[in-house]
Amino acid sequence: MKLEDLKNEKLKSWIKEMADMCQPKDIYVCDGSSEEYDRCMQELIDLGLSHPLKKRKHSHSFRSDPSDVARVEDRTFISYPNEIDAGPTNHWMNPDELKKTMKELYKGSMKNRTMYVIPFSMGPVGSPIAKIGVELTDSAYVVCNMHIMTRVGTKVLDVLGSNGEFVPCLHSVGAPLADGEKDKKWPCAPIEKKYISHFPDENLIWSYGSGYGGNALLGKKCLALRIASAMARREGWMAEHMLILRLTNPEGKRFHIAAAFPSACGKTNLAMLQPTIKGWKCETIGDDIAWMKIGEDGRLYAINPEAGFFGVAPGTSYDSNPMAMDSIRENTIFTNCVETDDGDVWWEGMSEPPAHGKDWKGNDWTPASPDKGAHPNARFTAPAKQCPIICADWEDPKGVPIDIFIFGGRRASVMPLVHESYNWDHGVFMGSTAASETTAANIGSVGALRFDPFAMLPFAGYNMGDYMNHWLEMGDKLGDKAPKIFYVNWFRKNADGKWLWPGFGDNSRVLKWMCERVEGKIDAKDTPIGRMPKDGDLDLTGLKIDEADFKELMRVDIEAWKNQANEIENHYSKFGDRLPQRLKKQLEELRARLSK
Ligand code: OXD
Ligand code: MN
Repeated sequence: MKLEDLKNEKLKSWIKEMADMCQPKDIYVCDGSSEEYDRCMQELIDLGLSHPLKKRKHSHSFRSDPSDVARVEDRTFISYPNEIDAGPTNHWMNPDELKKTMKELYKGSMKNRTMYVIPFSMGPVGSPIAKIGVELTDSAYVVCNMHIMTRVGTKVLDVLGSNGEFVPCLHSVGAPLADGEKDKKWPCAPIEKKYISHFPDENLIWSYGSGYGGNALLGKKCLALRIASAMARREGWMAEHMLILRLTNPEGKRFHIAAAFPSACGKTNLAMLQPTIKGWKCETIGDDIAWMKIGEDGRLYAINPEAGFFGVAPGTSYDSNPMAMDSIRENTIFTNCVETDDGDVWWEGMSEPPAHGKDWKGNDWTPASPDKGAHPNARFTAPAKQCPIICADWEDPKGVPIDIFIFGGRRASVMPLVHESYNWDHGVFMGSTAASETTAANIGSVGALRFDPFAMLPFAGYNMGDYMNHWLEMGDKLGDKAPKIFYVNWFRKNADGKWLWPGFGDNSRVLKWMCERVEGKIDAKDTPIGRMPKDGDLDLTGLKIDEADFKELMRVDIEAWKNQANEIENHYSKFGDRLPQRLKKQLEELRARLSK
């Protein structure tokens, strides 16, 4: 489709204005067809940037620039006129100043490149919860990834019509070409020139200098979390960093669960859980983001705004996540993995290593090589519909009613396997104080707490204190229709450093307890930190777990929790008067319960 054929005048004039600034050689409007995907991929193959994989049908491997391998949080900006509106956990720049700097960078940044216009829908096309975005990009790699991760093309333009609203997303890799020049390697700009900028007051995204992941596929973290969270607050809904799954009990009753964990806590694994308890079935709806609105019946309905998985490859195996492995057998893009000599990909933790291959930097690699073969943030981009346990109705435009919210983090101590909140405010308190312990692999002292409220630290598009308040207000609206809230920790260790809980499929045992709590089938035990399973209520049938280990896994260590309360006070102090009083009260109540 040509620019002239677009019906939406606002869209047309924005594209023209951006093209005047970026000066691409031509403009191409994406139709979302598989022919278009193949054409873009072929261009990348011809340049030598994409390597077709013999062992996986219609799948390709890429190697990014070593400076462009992950989201760049230090270069990510939330730009409001007043810094306080971005809050203490976001990087802020004044919008006028940021735009001035970025306009200088964008000037001529697409020289001798095509500007692709990608109309996309986050959420099933036409769903009342979905939103339309249009990404302008000079990267064919981005076009292919967006085809998988979102719904792209003419069908979206049809819904947009002549005067529909869209989120404008401008993206340039920041590597203009000289006349006759062609890409020889992954194009991007140096780190100090990368900017991932959000202007939530205008629902606007400007990204410059990176071609990787969430920096470049602007529907994901930029639109579906940062801009959407700000929209959601204004419009009274929720945009959360949560997986969505459906659990069906042996009687056929369905429960829908949305869960938020910081990265490296097994979110994709939980989304594709294989229950070890008899008769229970798990199906996937989403693995990263949930958009939720209150339905006519007063319950909270969730959709997965994405159409694909952009998953971390290392550690994914037929042992840890067979459903993810089956999802990536074909039609998948791999980035920064090892390429094996027989035309496949490999990463640490997948299987026995190949005898020889090319590492993510393109160097010869063998198991004896000193460096890892795949980058720790190597990724797969795969269509969600390829997941063998995707819900048949995962694209239902009205979404699924959420029964249970789960928060969690990685804690070697203090946090028991599971506890339930006393009420909504207490659940919001749990989300706002979600934290992981640093390990030897992190900077800082081992065992130090890193708070990641609602797992949204890098993704909240406004002041985190206001965000906590939005959660409280949503609870007020939901009243007795609100989901129950739980906190889990799969990662507690004993004094010898041994995991106390097997995790993976056995996490279904914990989910079963939650479902039984929702149904009101069982009581729980009140403890100072929340409600916990009564003896015998957590189904451990067939699980070999030492009694002493289980006791330790469930132990509420009062002294450690008093210390935890001090850490929470410290964490809360960052938010000044934006911290809701109702959460301060929760902290006081926790302290009072601990001192009884
Ligand atoms: C992601 C992340 O890529 O949370 O999903 O970093
Ligand atoms: Mn994520």
